[in-house]
Order: sequence, then structure tokens, then C-alpha cells
Amino acid sequence: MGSADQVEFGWFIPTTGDGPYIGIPPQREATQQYMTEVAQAAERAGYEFVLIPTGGDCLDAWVVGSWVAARTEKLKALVAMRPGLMSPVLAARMAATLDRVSEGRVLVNVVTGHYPADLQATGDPLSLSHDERYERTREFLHVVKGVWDPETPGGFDYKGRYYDIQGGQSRPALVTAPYPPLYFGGSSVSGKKVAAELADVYLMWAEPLEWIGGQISEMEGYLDERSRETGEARRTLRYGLRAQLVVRETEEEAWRAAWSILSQADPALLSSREKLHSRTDATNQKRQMDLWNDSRDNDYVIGPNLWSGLSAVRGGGAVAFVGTPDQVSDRLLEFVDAGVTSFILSGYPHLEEAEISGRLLMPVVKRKLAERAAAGAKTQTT
Ligand code: FMN
Repeated sequence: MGSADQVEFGWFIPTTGDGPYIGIPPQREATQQYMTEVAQAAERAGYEFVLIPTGGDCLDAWVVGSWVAARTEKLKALVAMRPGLMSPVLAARMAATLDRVSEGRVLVNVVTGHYPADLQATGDPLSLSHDERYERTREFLHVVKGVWDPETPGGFDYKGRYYDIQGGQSRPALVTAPYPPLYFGGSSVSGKKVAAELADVYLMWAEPLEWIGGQISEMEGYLDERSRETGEARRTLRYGLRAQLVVRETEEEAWRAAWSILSQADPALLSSREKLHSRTDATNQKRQMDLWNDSRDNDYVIGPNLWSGLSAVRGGGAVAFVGTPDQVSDRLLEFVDAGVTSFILSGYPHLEEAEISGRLLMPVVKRKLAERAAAGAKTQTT
């Protein structure tokens, strides 16, 4: 399963603004200066990349990705392509451009879209059918890979249900070979099947260990199925986990800091079961809400050092690791054992929490991973 020397860590750029509290308007604006500070703090902390979200209330991810890459040395930008909102040829060219100007520091996140209203807000004609959206994503990724392919000098031709392209091109060629890795989130069956066919890193919002183990075996099953059905070589996938992080010297301090994030929100909002962000047809959002609902009597603790409390006020990957550096690093290693090799972490506010996690957590988790890698290498040679 997850190999210790292949584990990567990412942080997050809060392009809707942020602050110490959620459930109230952002207390800090996503200014160019703030985003620069967060990106540089993440780089200093030892994170290898930053996820830049996409959505109606976010600054545009490609513009921000380009900004972040220009102001950092090694940090990669994980930037979203959203079928329905962008043409695949334009998306391929934008990614290739960022790949070149950043000298190979772009990663691509494939975002299919959450729910009908989210798609309607972009004027997407496919706003009503969840599975058709994924079918279009499948075609979209074939086109993106096709126009990136240097072996199609005369351009790439494609005729599908959603795209009809002749001589599609993205020149000059990519710097990254064969192409920037495609990260992909979506926990529905249709999402998982498209990921099995075309993604490189399958992303999940944090859930208890057994749930994540279950999703990984399901994905491995789809990889087998695809190879059987097509007769093609079995593909492999890497697995990624997106989680919030509250790490402090003592466990007590960590839980106090975690609850403090919710301390300014309206108490009625905190306990209400009617959440705006839960009105969705996204499978992974429903799973996050089930975890929150079912852990109400347990202060939203859903596993060792794993807390669902933030789902009271925010959608998406709200589950947090809460604890000491030793505890949280042990928990992360348990997920590595389950097959996860990519962690995308963040905390409120993103600047201070990048610094704190860089000081407290990253050295510990990286030391433990290095020890494991060394032990693994020793076993192989003896
Ligand atoms: N959706 C967005 O609209 N914007 C994002 O920036 C975004 N980032 C995501 C990051 C991760 C780690 C994951 C797991 C999902 C993200 N999504 C984002 C949502 C997915 O792209 C997908 O549209 C959604 O989960 C619905 O999928 P499902 O019904 O297959 O579960």
C-alpha cells in the first residue's frame, strides 16, 4: 500500500478570505499580499504544493495559481479544471502555459461540480443530471490529454457526445512529462469510474480510517474491472486525503483551538440540521454530513483525533485531525498504511496554521516517514 518515501503534503490557499473563525464572514480578505504570505509560509513549512479551490466565491484558481508560482521557488499549484465552465482545449492550454512559466510546478484538480444550483450558477446546460456531468468529464479529460499529446503534430481529433474537435492543439509542449498529474475528487460511482479510467490521484475528503479503506478498495475494484473489460493494462492510482488540521503541543490545547474556530458562529446555525451546504447531490458531501449528524452525541468526534465539528458551518472537506504532533503524525501514518500518499491539509487561519504545522507537525511526520522508508529499505536488502 502507501509507500513512505512517496508521501506528499499540500496546503491550501484561502481565495475566499479566511480568519480565526468560521460561520461568520471572513475576517481577512484574500489580498495579493495575504495569498503570497500563505503560499510562502506553506513552502517554508515543508509543504510541496497548495490546493487552490474553484467556485463562485473564490478568486479564479488559474490566475491565483500563476501568482503563487511566481512568488515561490519550489511550491506547486494544484489548480482546478472545471468541465462545463471551461473548454477542454482552453483548459489544456492554460495548464500547459502554467506548466512552462512555472517550470513544471502545476498539478491539475478535476472538478466536476457539486449540485444542480452550483452548475446552474455557471449557466451549465447539464445542471440537472449528476451522471451526465461525469460522462462529460470523461470526454473532457480525453480531449485534454489528446491535445497535450506531442505525438499528434497535426492536432487532435475527437468526436464525442459533448465535444467535437478537429486539429485541437496545445503548443508549445508541456515541460512535465508525460503531463501534469490529474487529481480527481468525487465519491459517487460514476465519479469513481471516470477516475479509474483517467485520473492519477484519487482525492477524498477525510473520513474515519475504515471508510477511507472502503473507498480505496472500491477504487481498486474499478481498476480491476476496467482492465478486465477493456483488455488494457491495469492502471494504478495514488490516493489523496483532504483534511483540516489543528495541532498543538498538548491535546487539550488542540481541542480548545478546534472549538475556538466555531466560537463566533450563531449557536442556532451550529446545531441546525438544515444546512445550506448539505443541499446537494454530491455523494462525498452527503458522507460528510452523515458523519456530522451521527457524531452529535459524541462532540462530533468520529475517530481517534478525528473531528467532524466544522461541518456545522462549512461544506467540503471539513473533517479535522486534532491533537499533538505525535498523535496527528501517528494518525496520518495509519492512513498511509491504508493506501493514502497525498495529504492536503489546512487550518484557520491559513497563515498561522501553516507556520504552526511547519514547526510542530511536519518535522515529526517526515522523520517518522523517513524512519519507515529506511526500515523498509533495510528489510529489502537483508
Ligand atoms: N468542487 C468545487 O466546486 N470546487 C473545488 O475547488 C473542489 N475541490 C475539491 C477538492 C477535493 C479534495 C475533493 C474531494 C472534491 C472537491 N470538489 C470541488 C468537489 C468535486 O470535484 C465533485 O464535484 C463533488 O465532490 C461531487 O462529486 P460526487 O457526487 O461524485 O461525490
